[in-house]
Amino acid sequence: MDVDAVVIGAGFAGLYMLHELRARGFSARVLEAGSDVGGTWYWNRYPGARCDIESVDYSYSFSESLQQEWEWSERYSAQPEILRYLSHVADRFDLRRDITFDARVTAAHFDEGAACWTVHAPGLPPLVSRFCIMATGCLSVPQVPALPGLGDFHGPVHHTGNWPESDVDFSGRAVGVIGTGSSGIQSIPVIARQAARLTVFQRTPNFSVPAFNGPLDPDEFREVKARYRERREANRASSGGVDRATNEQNTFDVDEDQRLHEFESRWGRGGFHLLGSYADIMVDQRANDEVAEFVRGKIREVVHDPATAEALLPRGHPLGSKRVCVDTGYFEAYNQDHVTLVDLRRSPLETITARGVRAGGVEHELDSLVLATGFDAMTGALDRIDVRGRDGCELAEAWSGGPATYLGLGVAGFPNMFVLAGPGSPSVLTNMVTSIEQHVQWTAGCVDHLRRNGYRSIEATEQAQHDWVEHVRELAAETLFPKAASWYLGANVPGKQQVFMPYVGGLDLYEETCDAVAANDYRGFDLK
Ligand code: N01
Repeated sequence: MDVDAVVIGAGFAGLYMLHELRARGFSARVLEAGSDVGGTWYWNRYPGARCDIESVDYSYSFSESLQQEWEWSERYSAQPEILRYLSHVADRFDLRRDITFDARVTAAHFDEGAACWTVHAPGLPPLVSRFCIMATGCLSVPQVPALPGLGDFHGPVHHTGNWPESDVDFSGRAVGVIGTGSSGIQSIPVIARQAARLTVFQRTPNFSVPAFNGPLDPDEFREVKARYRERREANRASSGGVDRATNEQNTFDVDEDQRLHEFESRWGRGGFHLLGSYADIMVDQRANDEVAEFVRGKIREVVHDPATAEALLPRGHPLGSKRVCVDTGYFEAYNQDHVTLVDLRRSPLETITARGVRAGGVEHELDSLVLATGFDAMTGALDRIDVRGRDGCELAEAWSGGPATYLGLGVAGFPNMFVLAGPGSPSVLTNMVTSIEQHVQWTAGCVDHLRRNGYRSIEATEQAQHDWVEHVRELAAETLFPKAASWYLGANVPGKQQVFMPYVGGLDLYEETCDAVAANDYRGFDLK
């Protein structure tokens, strides 16, 4: 055995997992495909990339001194600052000595006789460990659509999720952006400031709310730090991993004036606060229509050209059923003469040409192309590793009908493997960092329990996994989430089995369930 645990990935999850394992006296090695720490914040260097949860919450809580000493400069930090933070964490806790960079894991195989994993990365000797912990991220495999002619384009093509480290200069250039999810919506206003011309190719308009980002007020930040522990506890005890003081009332418990007042005041606070307006927004279509119409009204107010405004209005999916975007000047960007919106529903994208993009019979000439086309989410990274469990069973095969997990943490047939913040857990529906901390702590506690009690392996039972998958599906079916063709469902990847992947029950309830499982001698897992 080379180490007790191999951790795959050195983003928020992998870094903390390493720290927590070490703290409990386990040896571990992290294998990271990138050349440095950061995970999603290492790869997503596109202009405008920043978090959509306030930084004082989108950060680790596990170390009081870390959270006291770190200074965030803005309410919603930009990618370079978050990357600096993760780099600081790696140095401060001396994590780098147990991380191998430029190590893209291609295979992980379980040996039942020895109850251990052998993990392969090209150019490195295989690593043998008792546990294999997947910290591979939910949004780490860029999805490049099969656009005809893409290879013929004469200029540079960049995907937001795999942005070059060197500066990309759009000054004086005609730039095209395909995609208007969070990545597109964040990058468009920033690219518009540089480019001579910007053409946005939009297939589905999205709901976006302003961040009202700005420098963090030092007094406010001091106040946060003075009560950080309580704030973090409230986040952890909330359904979304960040305490937004969700209104307990339902939308139609109040009259229209009161409703509008509530929407306005939450809108004014910026970011996801609007989502906490009423308790029934994600379960009652009529309630959702109210808040959706409020947002459409805001878009109409901002965008001067009525035809452009109309094309930007999100319709056909409930607000929140696709991740709501948090922007800085997105809709305002369309008021500039050099920014053009191409509505692909009216003018379908026909082909990429050598000179640009042809849509609806018109060729839009471009010098550079940006693909803000999303990710093979939640399962993409794991599907790309040849993971084999007991009896050589392959994970990609086991998940061909959609990912099946117990609690999102364990997979039947794959003993001693843990998945952090993946499918079947609240993860992407919450503040990821809070969810990651919960998963890391549970996993470390579990591994500790095995050692203390002399167990060599742990594996989710088929029955427990079946029941959990059903439970996750039933909960989702009671909400409006499955009504959109979203990446939560895998709908953005042609041929991917469409299953609603995250657990919608909330982090608070989820953590209670995980803790009850642990307290009952890991009910639903086989311990050997
Ligand atoms: O990806 P997306 P993303 N032709 O899948 C379009 C997180 N994130 O990278 O909707 C034309 O949301 C596609 O159109 P449609 C966050 O959780 C967070 O933006 O399929 N268009 C859509 O408009 C987010 O949800 C932050 O019709 C095509 C876009 O590309 C998740 O990452 C920042 C197309 C893809 O949108 C993913 O966001 C960034 C085609 N063939 C990301 N194929 C923060 O703020 C795809 N599209 C922290």
